[in-house]
Amino acid sequence: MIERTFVLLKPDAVQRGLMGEIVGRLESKGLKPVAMKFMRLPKELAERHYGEHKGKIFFPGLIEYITSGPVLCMVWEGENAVASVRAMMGKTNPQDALPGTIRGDLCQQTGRNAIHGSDSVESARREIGVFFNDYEIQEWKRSVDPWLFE
Ligand code: IDP
Ligand code: MG
Repeated sequence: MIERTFVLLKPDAVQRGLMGEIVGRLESKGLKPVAMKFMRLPKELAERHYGEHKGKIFFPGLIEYITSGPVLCMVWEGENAVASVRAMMGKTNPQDALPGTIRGDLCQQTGRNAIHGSDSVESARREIGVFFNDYEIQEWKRSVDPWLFE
């Protein structure tokens, strides 16, 4: 099933110069970028995005971290894209994330885990709607698609 998922490269990924590495992995997988935006999250947007974690002990630190510098917000499309990107990200705690995953290969701690990816098709739809207008999402044909999709 072709799906879309929302991906956000967090301030640590930007500061550490890992945007190219991570975008490269998603591109190499054959996922198709349909939206990208480099921005600094306003506090209200950060709190809304992480609303499910409000009240948890790590919430204030999470908001401070995610608003501390620019982030790269993206939408990627592909076969089973939501679960596929979650698998590529690895577990939330980089110490539990397997080698070969983004967090397993590139990160040390849960509080600096470089990447967000939607956890369900429903959250993806909601998050894409919060971060992007329709005109910021590109429908485009890619000439290699017949070599990725039969
Ligand atoms: P996920 O990003 O793998 O979906 P969630 O449990 O939804 O993980 O947590 C959202 C984000 O909140 C994590 O990616 C991480 O940045 C932060 N976070 C979660 N738990 C902790 C913690 O115990 N300490 C610090 N930050 C945390
Ligand atoms: Mg989550």
